[in-house]
This record gives sequence, C-alpha cells and structure tokens, in this order.
Amino acid sequence: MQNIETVICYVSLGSNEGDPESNLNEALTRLETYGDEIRLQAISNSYRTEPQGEVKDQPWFVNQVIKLEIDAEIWSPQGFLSTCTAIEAQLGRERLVPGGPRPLDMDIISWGDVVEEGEFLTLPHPRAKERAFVLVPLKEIAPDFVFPDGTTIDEALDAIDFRMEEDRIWQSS
Ligand code: PH2
Ligand code: MG
Ligand code: MG
Repeated sequence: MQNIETVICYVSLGSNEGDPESNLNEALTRLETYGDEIRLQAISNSYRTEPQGEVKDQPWFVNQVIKLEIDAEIWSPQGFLSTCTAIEAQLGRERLVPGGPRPLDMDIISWGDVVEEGEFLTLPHPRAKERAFVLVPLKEIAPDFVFPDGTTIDEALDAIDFRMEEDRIWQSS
C-alpha cells in the first residue's frame, strides 16, 4: 500500500445569511469533490450562536466544526485556505463589512500541530480558544484535542463565559 503523508485539519464553518444550514451542507459537498485528497472524517452538529465580535447587530449564526484528513504532499495550509476562500465566494460571499453577515465563512482552526503566523493565515486560529462557537462543536468531534500550547478544550471552555441550551450558544464578547 502506498504511504501517503496526511495531516489532520479542523475547520470551523459559519453562516448567517441566506439559508445557513444549506450553505454549510453545500460547503461540505464542495469539499467532497476533492476525493481522496481531502477526506471528511467527522462533522459536528450545527449550533445556533449569538454573534460575537464587533458587529452585534446581525442575525445569529449557524456554526459547525469538521475534521479533515488532507493529503499533505499535495496541499499546504495556504493552498487549502485559497480553496476555502473560493468556496466562500462561490456561495455568494462578498467582503463588505469585516465581521458582518456572510453566507459562508470557513476558518482553519488547526493544521496538524503547525504553529505559524502569516499575513493571510495564522495557525492555530488566533481566536479559536475564546470562541464557544468553535470550542463546543470541536469538543463534540475531538474531545481530546489539545492546542499546541498545551491548553485542553475543557480548560479553554472553563476560561470563557458562555451559556448553552440545547443547540443554542450565547456568548457576548
Ligand atoms: N464569525 C465572525 C464574527 N462573529 N459570531 C458567531 N457566533 N459565529 C461566527 O462564525 C462568527 C461570529 C467572524 O468570522
Ligand atoms: Mg471567521
Ligand atoms: Mg474567515
């Protein structure tokens, strides 16, 4: 059997424009067209989440986290980010207001244990640890996930202030 080098990548999906659930499903369908190069290994439930960050006056988001096994001989994190940006655009995203409503946002949370800071991509995602809409679905599919600095998901969740009821997450920061 061929020995292909792969990397585990977690991606956060978010949508609060159009039909969020179908936008997230469409993103998965488009990723699946990459066949063996990008394998979808786990999909969290989707959560309804209060908008966080600068822009509060916008619809609640639907958020989800997925686990991918990616052929690391073909894909770099930056190459994969370009594909994510292309899928966002295909689903109608126009970058009008930073942090504002969007049909699809795909953020790379982590790429193996890579730690790097770049102009377009910082790994792991610099705000992942503060966001319940990332941590809760991530914990669902990767309960043993540990950030490269040693922080566990439970430690990160303990450090933030949020409230959860069924599939709804309130966090106002
Ligand atoms: N994404 C943002 C800003 N704020 N809030 C929630 N609840 N979910 C998001 O995906 C989100 C956000 C910028 O990407
Ligand atoms: Mg984002
Ligand atoms: Mg983004």
